[in-house]
Amino acid sequence: MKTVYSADHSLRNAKTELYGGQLVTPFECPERMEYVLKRVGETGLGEVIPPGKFGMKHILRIHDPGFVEFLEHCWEEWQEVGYEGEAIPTIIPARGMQQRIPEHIEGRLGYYSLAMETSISAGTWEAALASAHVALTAQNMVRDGLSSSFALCRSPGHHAAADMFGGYCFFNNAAICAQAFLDQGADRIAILDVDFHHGNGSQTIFYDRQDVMYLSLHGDPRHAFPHFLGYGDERGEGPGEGFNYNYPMPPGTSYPVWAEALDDACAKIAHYAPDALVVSLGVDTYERDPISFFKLRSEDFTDYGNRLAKLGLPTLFIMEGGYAVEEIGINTVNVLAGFEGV
Ligand code: B3N
Ligand code: ZN
Repeated sequence: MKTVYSADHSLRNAKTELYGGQLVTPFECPERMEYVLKRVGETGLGEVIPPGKFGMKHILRIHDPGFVEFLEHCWEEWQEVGYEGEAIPTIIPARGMQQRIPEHIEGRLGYYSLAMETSISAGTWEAALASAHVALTAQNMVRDGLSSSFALCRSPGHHAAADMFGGYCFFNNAAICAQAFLDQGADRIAILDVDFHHGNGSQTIFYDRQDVMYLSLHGDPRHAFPHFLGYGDERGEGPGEGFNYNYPMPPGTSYPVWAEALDDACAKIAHYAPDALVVSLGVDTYERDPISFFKLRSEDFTDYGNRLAKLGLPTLFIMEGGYAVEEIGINTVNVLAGFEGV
């Protein structure tokens, strides 16, 4: 399987994340990519290729132009008003408040945020853009006939909504690729999200549509980020009703339970018969992940890669989360090798 990768991810090297009332070193760090890339090489998974150029066309099919403009200029505007730390929102348009877009960067930052942990700093825009282009390059490879490809994306994407960033995500790479498949002639695309966290952005973007089915296995939002979406009764709305499936699972969930949910999701995908499958591949389901609470072991990742292959669909893997840095490469490549049956 070919991997698409850009060293530009390292341009995002934020120093602060708001966690537990403190500013800590971000869990979502550049080293994550080095470990995955190293493992891709060690295992001989396949060629590693750089991204192509795609401009903004596909991104703007999913994201609001005002949001994109905000992301591009946030850091310079933040500095212009004299702030010295990284850009972290302090106020968001909560219940009962106006949903207008303010002029001051503090207000615009809050307007376009869905959470407070993810700071914006130098290089964030460049890395997020490169990440979307990595995803689109891998998507093009599947569109052109490869049976699978791996987009080694950083920043991740599945929390990003049409006009909100957060949860370490800026552009929703999976959604951008699903839409690109459709725009290039596909009738139906399934997004299977196996990251520990619910992909609130992906769900919201396609919630009223039946041309993209979204299925997610994740930590119960009563106990895990993003807390306000990802419940089992969210089934889609309007024409999209019946095309959204959530599998929230409790703290301590181990592989047999998780795999049962996966098999159920795979049966629904098989019945939907999409033209291609996009896998939001987060490996923060791992038993030693520092911010999650599932108990998958490294060999479980190989097993579920194998189960995904049984769908027999053109498959685009897109990197999302995973913070047990030393094992992220092993677990990620185990899924891909399991998929290839090696
Ligand atoms: O959820 C957290 C969080 C939980 C536990 C932590 N420990 C025990 C150190 C630390 C952080 N933070 C909120 C931001 C989470 C963003 C998740 C990004 C992701 O992987 N999405 O798929
Ligand atoms: Zn995650």
